[in-house]
Amino acid sequence: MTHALIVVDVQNDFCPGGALAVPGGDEIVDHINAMMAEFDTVILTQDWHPEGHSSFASGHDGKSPFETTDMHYGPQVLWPDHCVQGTEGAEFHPDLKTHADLVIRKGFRRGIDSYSAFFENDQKTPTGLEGYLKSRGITKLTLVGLATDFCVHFSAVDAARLGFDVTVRMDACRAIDMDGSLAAAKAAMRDAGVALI
Ligand code: VGL
Ligand code: ZN
Repeated sequence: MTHALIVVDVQNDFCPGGALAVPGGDEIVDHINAMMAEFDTVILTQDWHPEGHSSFASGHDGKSPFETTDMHYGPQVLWPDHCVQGTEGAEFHPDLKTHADLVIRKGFRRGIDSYSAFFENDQKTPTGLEGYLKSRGITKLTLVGLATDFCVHFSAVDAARLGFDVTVRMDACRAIDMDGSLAAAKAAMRDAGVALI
């Protein structure tokens, strides 16, 4: 069985001092670095938005960050501007080991957000990661990173739905946790058959 580690969005903007800082986001970096040696394949994901991305509250009149709006593909939380392509905020945390097999960027289409590493938020536009993993014979995935309740959650649920054997190492994740989103994410991951350890 080929087992891959997927390191989700360990980027400056999701760490303390960043535009969309996840509490304790930087605390998991050393732990993730140490885990990398246990896996056949390491994949990093990188949130990678163009300026003026539709998930940014700054482009929606009268809306503030962390409010929700209706997009053509359903409800979407609006965020502070973050992970803009080519900015320091979009870079990986400087201590993260980046000698990965693959870096998959997501959220690069202006009109659609992408929490999951597998599908954009319309839940049907593929990123290509499924094909990469399956064509390399990878059947087992462990997910770590930021944020537990958004990108880790949606990536884990999609991976389970696609037939992968999925584990989330909660000790190597940190959450945004707004309006009960962490509890809801844990329940959704468990319902999808994801192992939370
Ligand atoms: C994320 C909100 C917006 C994440 C990305 O990585 O969890 N959350 N963009
Ligand atoms: Zn984003």
